[in-house]
Amino acid sequence: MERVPLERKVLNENDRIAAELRNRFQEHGILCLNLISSPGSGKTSLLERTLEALPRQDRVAVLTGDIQTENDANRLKRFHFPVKQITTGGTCHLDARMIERHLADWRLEDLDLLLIENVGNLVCPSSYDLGEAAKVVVLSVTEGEDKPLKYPSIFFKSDLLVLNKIDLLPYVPFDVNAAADNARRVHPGMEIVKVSCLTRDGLCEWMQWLDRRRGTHKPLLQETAS
Ligand SMILES: Nc1nc2c(ncn2[C@@H]2O[C@H](COP(=O)(O)OP(=O)(O)OP(=O)(O)O)[C@@H](O)[C@H]2O)c(=O)[nH]1
Ligand SMILES: [Mg+2]
Repeated sequence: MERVPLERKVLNENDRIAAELRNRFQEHGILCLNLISSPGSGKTSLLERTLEALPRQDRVAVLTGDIQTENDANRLKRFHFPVKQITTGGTCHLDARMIERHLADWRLEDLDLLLIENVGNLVCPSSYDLGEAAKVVVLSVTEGEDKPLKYPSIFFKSDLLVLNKIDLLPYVPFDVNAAADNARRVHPGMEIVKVSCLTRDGLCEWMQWLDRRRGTHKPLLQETAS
């Protein structure tokens, strides 16, 4: 049986919706980031630290994806920004249709920053464009420094590597330089920030990266007017 044409059709449909989302985000000057990692690397923890650091008046919203449970949304709602859980019911990644559906009752004109936490998985999410301006990959020091070589697609496609759980470095055999070399073999010049969401070490660098991206992400209308 021929399976390839069907896969191509599904991906094309996703790309079409993602392109529409990207246009809408650009029109409204929304920076959309897609956070991807293995289960448990610290995506929600990074979002918790980010939301607690952002001023209350910032126009930020979060969509967080999981196969089951509202746990991550419940953790993130404490910070009083709009948060929605997307439960995929089994699918190992978010797709653009899910994003479109969950954005339907939010006014995009009220947002500047949309943070999407993908389902914990280092493989499937890398194939599904969500209309984001950038993917951010999170790797924790308990996962092994070889992961960029084993799962190159997501490291190649991400603008930033957040290396998390550096507080555990005294206790686990993890070579930070080798991990950085491996990431840059796959993605030459890749930006890397080293953080601990537990001790908050390195989070300034992450927030500075985020600020830079927000600063360079102006609404399309404003850009064409000036
Ligand atoms: N020691 C240490 N533990 C951390 C750090 N960041 C997260 N954790 C712990 O790692 C576990 C997983 O963190 P989460 O933030 O839930 O990870 P996640 O990537 O959102 O997980 P999924 O959504 O299930 O894919 C939790 O027990 C966190 O407390 C860190 O910097 N240091
Ligand atoms: Mg999570």
